[in-house]
Amino acid sequence: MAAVKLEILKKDTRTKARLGRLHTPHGMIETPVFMPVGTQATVKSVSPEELKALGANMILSNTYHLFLRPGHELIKRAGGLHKFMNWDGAILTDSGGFQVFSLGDLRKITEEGVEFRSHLDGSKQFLSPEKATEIQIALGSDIVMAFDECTPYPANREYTKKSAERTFRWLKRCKNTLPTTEKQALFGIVQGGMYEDLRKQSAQEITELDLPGYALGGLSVGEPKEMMYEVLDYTVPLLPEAKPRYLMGVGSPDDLIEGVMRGIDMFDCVLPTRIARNGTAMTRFGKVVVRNATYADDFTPIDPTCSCYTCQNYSRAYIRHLIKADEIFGHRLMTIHNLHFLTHLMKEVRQAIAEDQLPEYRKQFFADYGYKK
Ligand code: PRF
Ligand code: ZN
Repeated sequence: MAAVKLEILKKDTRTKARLGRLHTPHGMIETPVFMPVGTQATVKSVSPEELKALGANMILSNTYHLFLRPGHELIKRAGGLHKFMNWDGAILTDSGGFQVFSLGDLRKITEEGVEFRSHLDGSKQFLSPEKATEIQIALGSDIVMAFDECTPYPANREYTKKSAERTFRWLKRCKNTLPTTEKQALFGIVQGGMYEDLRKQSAQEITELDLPGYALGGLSVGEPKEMMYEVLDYTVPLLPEAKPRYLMGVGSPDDLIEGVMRGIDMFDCVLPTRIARNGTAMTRFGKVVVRNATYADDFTPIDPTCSCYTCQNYSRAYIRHLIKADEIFGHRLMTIHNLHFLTHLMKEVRQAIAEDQLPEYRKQFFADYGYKK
């Protein structure tokens, strides 16, 4: 039995959206779901209790960072990542493929793996499909991501094809390192850039391995939004209906809704937590740059319709002051609001699917948010 299984409760009739329950060794996750990012074994500035309170049950963490510091062996000795960070919800770990490839000139790719220099001390390091998988086994995450190359954008067809084929060979090595177990599920990652035939080839090869879940990588890497939606339009239908589908590194409100309508079940992104810390709030009426002088004397909440801890208790003026003074509590209040906003957006999306109202919900959301569509 695989560690992770998707129970589909309902398929939308007018879109490709699905309503489901993802069963994991650390609880049931209602899907579609947004996973907050906890790169270094913490979702920056918020506690596990606060995460639970704002509605998050599943988070993402990173192989690359935890491997370099404090090291996966140490986390294993602590009893695994869940115990180490006191998070009893589900954890998905990304493989390091994306982080290592973002290092630019600091890395060298071969068939064997990727040699790179640590962003911490410049030391020479090496990650391979086997190594990235072993690290994630030591971390004990519920979902282990395959070691892939996130093909940059733009990239020519020849490079993209070579890269996607190597990613597939790497996936087979990941699968040999982590066969299906009751504790950890390996997800494969579809690459192939913006080329329809290459996406098709990648999806076909990868799904033949009969994995517990599939991700779409190499998207939201600088291409126009419409291009990403097009890739989703032709790629998602090639993935098996019964398995969870994860769109990696995507988390703007419009992309979440568009992704769900195209059949995506899981998302993650640093966006809500990152922009929180520099003073930008996501609200249903669009972004509010709390840092702006306009809010100096504004004693209303970030979003008067929001039920989060921050909006129930604090004003824009106060939060603006904290952010300008670079106070930790400002980061915390903003992060709590932004994560609450996205987890609740997904809750509303799930409800809209349940009530056969998803296209109507989308239309209303985009009108409120100020999208011209
Ligand atoms: N691969 C991996 N992680 C990722 C991506 C990818 O392609 C992306 C692309 N948006 C984000 N995170 N392993
Ligand atoms: Zn709020």
